[in-house]
This record gives sequence, structure tokens and C-alpha cells, in this order.
Amino acid sequence: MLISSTGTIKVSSAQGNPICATSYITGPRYRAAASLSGSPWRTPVGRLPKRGMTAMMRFLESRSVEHPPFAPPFLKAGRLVIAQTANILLFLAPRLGLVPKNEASRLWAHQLQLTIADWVVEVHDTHHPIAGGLYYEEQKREAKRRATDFRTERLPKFLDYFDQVLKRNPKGSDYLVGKTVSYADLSMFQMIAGLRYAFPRTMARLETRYPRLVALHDRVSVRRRIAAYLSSERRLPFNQQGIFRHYPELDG
Ligand SMILES: N[C@@H](CCC(=O)N[C@@H](CS)C(=O)NCC(=O)O)C(=O)O
Repeated sequence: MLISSTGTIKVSSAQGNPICATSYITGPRYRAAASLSGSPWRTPVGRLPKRGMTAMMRFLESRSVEHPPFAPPFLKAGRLVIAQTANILLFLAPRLGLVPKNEASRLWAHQLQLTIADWVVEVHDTHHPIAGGLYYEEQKREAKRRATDFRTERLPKFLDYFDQVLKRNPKGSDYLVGKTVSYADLSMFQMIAGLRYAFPRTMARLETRYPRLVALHDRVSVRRRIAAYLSSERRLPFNQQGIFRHYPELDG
């Protein structure tokens, strides 16, 4: 299923179809949305209540929205319409106590989130290196080359970087920003969970080098509300339509 920037939806029942998962996050639901930052709160279109999907499409297509989102996910909070995951988190985190109050910490958390956003795009590009609108099967050869580079060069580089961030945190290596949990930690949890799903063999090998990151993942997963979310229906299992997909031939 693909939602294009113009709001057109192409639906395909084929396996390995062009991706898209999407979400329309309204005020009352934003706490749930904030429980993780990244793809899990993009509800696949097929699972959205019909009303929600219709409302979202109407909104995206409307010519009268002053600050139109380019794409979902977006958040409506009162009169504000906020798109881009990192931007949504920038808005939500101080309201939910998921970032320290001072400006330096907020910028730092935002910087980490933007780096994670770049990382997410690179994960996506392992299975769709040529175009998001083409089927995986139409770009399998390129995907293989791209995935090899991702596994051997890019993935260790990102993991090294975030491991150093933990190591250099003057408030201790338990969290990425300051002395307590922030949304950057929630995003890192999701990255590790997703990478384990997509690249189980590679991650099993690499993880032994990053005990701090693995410990962070585990620390996040047992937090009371996160654990409740993970065992609830709100947690969508990883699948072959999302950013993180498992194609054994792309794993190393
Ligand atoms: N950088 C954006 C990415 C948003 C995104 O990829 N949205 C997808 C939904 S899965 C979309 O509808 N894209 C439409 C397009 O790029 O044309 C974010 O983090 O929110």
C-alpha cells in the first residue's frame, strides 16, 4: 500500500508490495503515540478505523490547510498541525516529560532523533534502494548490494556513534540524554528491536560489541508503560509492509 505525496493510495495484495504505513494522530491519542517514537505508531492503513483513514485523506487533500503536512504521520493538537516524526516529538516530549527542560538538552535530543530519522531511511533503502513506488521484487538485485553496504559499513557506523553518545554522557551511560529516559532512548529501543527483526543474523553478531546499547534497549523495554504497550494490541508486530522487513537474502 502506498500513499503518495499527492494523497493517492495504490493498494496491492501482492507480497512485498510497495510500502506504506501511516497514521493520523489526534489530540486524545497522542499519549499513546508518544509511547514510542518511530514506525510502530504508524498504523498500517488496513488497520486504521475507516473513519480515521477517510479523515486523514480528507485532511491531506484539503486545499484550505494553512500548514499542510507533506506526508503522514502528523499530529493535530488544538489548532496546530505538526508533521515529521522528529518535529512531532520535539513538540510532545516536553509536554510528556520525555526530555530535560533546558534548551541544550532539547536540541541534543532533537539532533539524535534527526540522526535516527536518517538511519531509518537507510534501513528502508535496503529493501527499496531504487524507488518506494516499485515492488521489492523489481529492485532485488540493487537491494542486495545496498543491504550488504548497510550491514557492513553503515550499520556499524550508526551503532558506534550511538554507543559513543552513551559512553560520553556526563550524567552516566544509562541514557542518551541526561540522567533519565528521554524520547531518544525510546527511539533507540525501537531501532534495535526493528533491526533484530530485519537482520537477525547480522545483529546477533554485532550486538556483542555494543553491550551499552543492548542494555539501553532492555532498560526501555521493562519500563512500566512501555511494557504495557508492548504487550497490548497497540503494538503492531513487525511485518513485511513496514520500514523494518525481514528478507533472509538481505541479511548477512
Ligand atoms: N521523515 C518523515 C517520513 C514520513 C513518511 O515517510 N511518510 C510516509 C508514510 S509511511 C508517506 O506517506 N510518504 C509519502 C511520500 O513520501 O510521498 C517522518 O519521519 O515523519
